[in-house]
Amino acid sequence: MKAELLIKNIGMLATATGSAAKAGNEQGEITILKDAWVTVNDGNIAAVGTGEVAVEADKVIDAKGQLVTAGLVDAHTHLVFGGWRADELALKLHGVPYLDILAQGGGILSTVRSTRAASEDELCEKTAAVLDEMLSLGTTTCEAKSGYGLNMETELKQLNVVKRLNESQPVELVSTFMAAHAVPQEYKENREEYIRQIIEEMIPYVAEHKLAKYCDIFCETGVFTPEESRKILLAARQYGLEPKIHADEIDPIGGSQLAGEISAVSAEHLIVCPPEGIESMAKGGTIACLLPATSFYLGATFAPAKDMIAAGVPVAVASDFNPGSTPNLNLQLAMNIACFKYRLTPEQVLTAATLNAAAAIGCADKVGTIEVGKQADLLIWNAPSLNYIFYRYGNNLVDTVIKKGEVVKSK
Ligand code: IZC
Ligand code: ZN
Repeated sequence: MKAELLIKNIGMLATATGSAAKAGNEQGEITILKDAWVTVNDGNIAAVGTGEVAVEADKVIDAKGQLVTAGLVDAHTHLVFGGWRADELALKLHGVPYLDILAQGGGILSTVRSTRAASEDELCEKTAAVLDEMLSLGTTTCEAKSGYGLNMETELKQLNVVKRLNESQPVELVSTFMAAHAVPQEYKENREEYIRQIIEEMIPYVAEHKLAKYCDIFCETGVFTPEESRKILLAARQYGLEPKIHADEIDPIGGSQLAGEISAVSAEHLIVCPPEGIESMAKGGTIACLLPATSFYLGATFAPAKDMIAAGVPVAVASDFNPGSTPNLNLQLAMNIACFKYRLTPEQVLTAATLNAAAAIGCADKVGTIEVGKQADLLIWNAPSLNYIFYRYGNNLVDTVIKKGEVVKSK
């Protein structure tokens, strides 16, 4: 059969395999093919081989001996927001802690004011530009959290932006409802009422209108307690929104233990995750979604990624793109930091930013690996090997981006 697309002359094809997150030794056991080729039909991978190509194709791309991987999957972003927080830079550089800025009405609450003030069209336009940049950098699938509205109207505005963009540009988006990102200033003295609104009004509406797949919460000192987190996440699950949780970012108050207890799909950050948290996540089948660029930007320590892998917890790596704790959308940079600061191997990090990331957002059956039947989301790198993309850093090493079999970016 004639293929629609053939990518030939691939110097190294590097991919994780399977449709479920990989943990332990398996996280680093990837497939490497030399002198490889891939064919595509109907947007899906039709065949993968090495050596002589026997298949004819309508369109042929010469990979010129370079590296090909699956498209990157960014499993944790706060994608849609108004404004930026560059005015907080001086405070940060003077060592004012992240949670102090938030307690003073800045941080997340400053972005809430800007997001409430922005129109849906403005947010769409701004976010489309962000996604275009992400795509150039190799991100072909991306999670997007709400959480800068903190009221029904603006949370829905953010979720609508994701819905619209999912239909109008190539990066596939997975939506997470996160009204439990902070307690809004108007409910500072009445947090129970805000929690009631999330549980009784927002979650049912978001679920009914299929505006999100997951529900996330910021379980942190001064934000939401583990008890509140349990209550909100279990309520969300009843409506079909599976739980995710921002845990142990700044203080280890029990978020990772809770994640495992309720078998959350993923726990995010985990910078100060204690051994009990790792054990709980291993038992509960929770994926650790680690955000190394955030540790870098906050001047914090780094999550115990190796301990997690050793304990059988699958590790994903994501950008955490957001206007405060890491205004960086480059997942390649987060992968570099993961390699150097977590001391993970390039193979473990590749799995973390493709297959395990896809599993963390429920799409490992169709993206995250280069295998027959999976979606043809592929990157041709300006690099001869997997090691090279970790050895070099700081510039964009992605040459060509293919989404569902179509070339969507090419240098
Ligand atoms: O806007 O600061 N940690 N949420 C939890 C964030 C960082 C995003 C922000
Ligand atoms: Zn986050």
